[in-house]
Amino acid sequence: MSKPEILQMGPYPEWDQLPLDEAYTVHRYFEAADKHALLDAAGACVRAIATRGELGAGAELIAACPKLEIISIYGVGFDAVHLDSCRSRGVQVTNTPDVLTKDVADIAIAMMLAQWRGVNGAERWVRDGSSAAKGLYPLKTRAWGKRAGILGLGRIGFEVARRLTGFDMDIAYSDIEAKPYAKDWTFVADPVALAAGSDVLFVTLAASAATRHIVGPAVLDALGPNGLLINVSRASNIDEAALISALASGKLGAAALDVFESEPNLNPRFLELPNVLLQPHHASGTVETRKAMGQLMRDNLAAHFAGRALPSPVL
Ligand code: 8YV
Repeated sequence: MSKPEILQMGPYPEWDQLPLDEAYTVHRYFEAADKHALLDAAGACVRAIATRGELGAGAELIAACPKLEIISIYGVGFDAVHLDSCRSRGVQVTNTPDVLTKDVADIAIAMMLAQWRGVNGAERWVRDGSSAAKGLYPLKTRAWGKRAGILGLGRIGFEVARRLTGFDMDIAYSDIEAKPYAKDWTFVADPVALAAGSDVLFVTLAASAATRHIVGPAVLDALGPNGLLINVSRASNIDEAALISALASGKLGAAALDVFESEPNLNPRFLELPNVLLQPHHASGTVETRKAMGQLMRDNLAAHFAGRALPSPVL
């Protein structure tokens, strides 16, 4: 029997690539020098798209695959997939929730500690000889006991908040509504009010058209010159131009970012700012979690082609 044809949008580790190549005829979109030629040649036969959270599949790509049945995302975010096209065509969409939640929460905490305690600068201080030549490293900011705001108390926001309880913090959150599972934490409906009452603001919102630039000048001003902004969600949740100017002017104290508007490239102005910690969109990037994500991405494809229920459907 011939293998189903799939379109692969980005690279995967070998432990996913080998089984994918075994089970499917794989067209590697990311390797094609001429993407249009690839779609002209293979689009008509493609029954599945395997993508990644940040790469997705736009309306044009979906339209170029008339026999498309399923899009399997390696990632929890599905903002980069054109869901309306999928709905209207009856294309199924799956993602990889849960398996990455705790890793993303871990790195959010690491970013907070790195910024407040100056971990990266302290390492440079030792390596460049400043420790021996200049003596004590400049004093930094205490983390425990501070006020934390969580913008978006979904799976990842919940795990961030749970970790912060170990730091004796006052925890508040914004979401569409108060969450029954967050009794010990304060619900603040308005993100500006949340920021005004926070020393650190974690952005852990699923991105959508409705949340675009939810962190804009008003939230940044409210967080203020001593505030720290941490984004492990999507760049679109933040008005990046406003963030850069708030960091440059000192209206916002500091930021730590795992995602950028034009990633993997980033606005070069970020590189000039000493008060921002830059990370390469690797919040889910542990061997254990990436293996689990790959397995779930492949399990969804396998279930679809075997006619079984999908393990983690979005649509
Ligand atoms: C990426 C992500 O999928 O979960 C998401 O939505 O963006 C990430 O986990 C990961 O970087 C692999 O590309």
